[in-house]
Amino acid sequence: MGARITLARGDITTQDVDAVVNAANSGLLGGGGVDGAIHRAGGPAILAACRELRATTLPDGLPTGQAVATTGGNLPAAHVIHTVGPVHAKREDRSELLASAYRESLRVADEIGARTVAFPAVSAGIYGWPMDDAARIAVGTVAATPTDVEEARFVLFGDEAYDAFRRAVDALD
Ligand code: AR6
Repeated sequence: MGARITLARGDITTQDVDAVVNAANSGLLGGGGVDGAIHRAGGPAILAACRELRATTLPDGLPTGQAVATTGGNLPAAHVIHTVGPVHAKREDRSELLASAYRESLRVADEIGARTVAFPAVSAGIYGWPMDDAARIAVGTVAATPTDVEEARFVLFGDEAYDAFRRAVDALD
């Protein structure tokens, strides 16, 4: 069974869910965009957990398309699932890596027993992925991935993102 997909406008860091997905980078030590917002709102426990991963299981960082969980620190969510989307490239189709970021995030969500998961529009900010295509891949992949997650909530910043995800959900049925 796939997760029920819902859409929300606003800030992912305030969502009352079991896990929030972070659009991180391979270094896992913070950044701008949604990554910066999650670390700011969640506090230093998240960075400490990321440093611990770098010191142990992920010395070279988290490869693109993969995912790993840490504490949610001070967030309402108990867990953050960090994933790394691909940088958009005009001359190379990296869609499969973007799909993998969503699939792997759901796999990790299942591992930690998360039933409600909030996702941002991975790669659609600093990494430059065109929003309509990012939304199509995000929604299509989550809809097609078997999981115990009951609700996959896309939390979108702004009308452009929200409208793109709305169209992608409408195109499913
Ligand atoms: N809540 C929901 N969505 C947000 C929030 C928020 N608080 N803040 C930004 N967005 P981005 P990427 C939206 O750039 O493209 C970081 O430096 C944003 O408007 O956060 O995967 C990392 O460390 C956009 O639609 O992620 C990496 O180096 C979407 O979230 C790099 O950026 C994703 O934008 C990853 O870039």
